[in-house]
Amino acid sequence: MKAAVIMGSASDEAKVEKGIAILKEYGVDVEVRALSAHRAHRALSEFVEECNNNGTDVILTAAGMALPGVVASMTVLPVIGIPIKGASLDGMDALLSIVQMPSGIPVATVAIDGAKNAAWLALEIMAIKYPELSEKLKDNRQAMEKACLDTNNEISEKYR
Ligand code: RP5
Repeated sequence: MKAAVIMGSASDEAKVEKGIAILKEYGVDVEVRALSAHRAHRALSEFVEECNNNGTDVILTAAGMALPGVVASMTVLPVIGIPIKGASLDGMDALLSIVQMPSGIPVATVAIDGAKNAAWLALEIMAIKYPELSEKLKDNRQAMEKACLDTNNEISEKYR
């Protein structure tokens, strides 16, 4: 299981690291880069080309601007886009510049600052190929359900 995580700037790192932690927790081999599509497009192209040829299963991309779509243009690997909220426009600029793509070049866009769900989605994509991962994800869903029901019991008891 192999994933690449590309952020547009080191300033995105704090928002992305929780997603990286989830991937690692599930035993995914993760390659992480901070490569701007605008300031370092040659190095970005070279890295995506490596991903195309080294068994990478999915690419997660995080940016305040249009990096995810640029990455998607260079690969047929699934590309997940994480819009990063910046100093202005509350992240709506990032969301729209990532989610709106020409047909044929999709970016699976998660919520603004949604790195954790990007990691869960990446795991679900990889689980199609890796049955053991699928079982682990099902176990995790059951654990979530149990935690929710336990909390529900506590709350209902508290107000009896
Ligand atoms: C985007 O511009 C980056 O992904 C980041 O979210 C934003 C600001 O980058 P810096 O100017 O802080 O490097 O490309």
